[in-house]
Amino acid sequence: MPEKTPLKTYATYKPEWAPQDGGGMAFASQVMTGVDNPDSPKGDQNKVAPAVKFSPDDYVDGILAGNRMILARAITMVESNAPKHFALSQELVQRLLPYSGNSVRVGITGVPGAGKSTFIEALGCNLCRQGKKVAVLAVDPSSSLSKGSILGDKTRMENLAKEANAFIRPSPSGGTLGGVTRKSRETILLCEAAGYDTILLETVGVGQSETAVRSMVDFFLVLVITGAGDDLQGIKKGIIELADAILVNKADGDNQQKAMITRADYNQILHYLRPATEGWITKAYSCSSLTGEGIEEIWQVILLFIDEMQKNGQLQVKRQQQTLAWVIQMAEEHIRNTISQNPRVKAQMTQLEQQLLAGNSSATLAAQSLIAVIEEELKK
Ligand SMILES: Nc1nc2c(ncn2[C@@H]2O[C@H](COP(=O)(O)OP(=O)(O)OP(=O)(O)O)[C@@H](O)[C@H]2O)c(=O)[nH]1
Ligand SMILES: [Mg+2]
Repeated sequence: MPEKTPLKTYATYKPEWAPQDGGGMAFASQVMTGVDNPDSPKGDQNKVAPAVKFSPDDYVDGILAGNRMILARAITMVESNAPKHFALSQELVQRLLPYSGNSVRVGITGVPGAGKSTFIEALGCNLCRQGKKVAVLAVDPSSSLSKGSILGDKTRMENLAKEANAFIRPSPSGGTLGGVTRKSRETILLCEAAGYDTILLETVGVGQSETAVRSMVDFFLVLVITGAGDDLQGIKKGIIELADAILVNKADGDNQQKAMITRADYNQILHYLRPATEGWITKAYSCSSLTGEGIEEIWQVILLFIDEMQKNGQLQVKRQQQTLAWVIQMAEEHIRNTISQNPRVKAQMTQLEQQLLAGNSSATLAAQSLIAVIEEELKK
């Protein structure tokens, strides 16, 4: 048997991958004394490293100082479904609220493959080079079903991830659309408190996630591509109506000409639709996230929008309305959950279901008897 190298426990020990001339403590590692794992049947033979615990003050100070590691840990807390994390995350959100709000919040949607992630990477890198601090968040409630973040896995935004001024966070998993919405909103606040002045939210072009993202951003951008013959390429009219700008992506190479035609088509459609934001005319633009052409132009459109909305007071009104709608939504969700989990209401539901199936009750009478039980329970 080869002789065992003695375990080095002193603080200046350098791992073998450290460069020869790597400066002093920068590459030193420290072996810490473990603590007993109470769950281990072997007692103290199974030591586990003590987790570094941060106090609420540590979190607040760390986030305000722009510490990305502490920000990431705070977001994990916000995303956790555990009650003890909920209490701490709420304290953090409350304390950091006064430092939030100083950002441009942009939502980006589009059919899968439209190039949302590539666009965000191109725009994000551009902004970082201009000295902006960019946070990229993904909102994908469907990922909770597949137990993984669809948006996070496919495109890793490798160039943007290398930027010191960028912070990328995949979609929180688990829970309802309401749950994901709360987590994303609170994550936005934390990022703003950490000094991020541009928040880019990517969402998938399916389901209700667009409406959810629309309700938490200032500017909503819909990415489209030139279709194979079909004019609206599966993008529902409802989504176009939410847009503050339509952006025809992949306007490069052989596709450039077609992209211009698609852009003109959208401008024609938009002409007949009510704009998503009062006082702003939604138009179609084009860009290539690969070559970077048109990226700065769309950013200038977003800045113009923010500038105009700030001047006419709409931005503040919009954010206030969004917060109010959020409060109502959370309260409604709580009421709905409380009612549907109530044992008497549940029992009554089962009974009514049977009566309805057997044709022994009308829908109105069934609803009335259910409401009567709910009202009795609410009085308790
Ligand atoms: N030619 C060209 N290709 C692009 C452009 N933007 C994105 N792509 C390509 O389109 C494909 C899909 O891009 P993504 O950025 O992953 O698209 P996405 O909308 O984020 O897709 P999902 O996250 O799956 O919804 C990739 O192969 C990109 O390289 C562009 O401007 N021009
Ligand atoms: Mg993507």
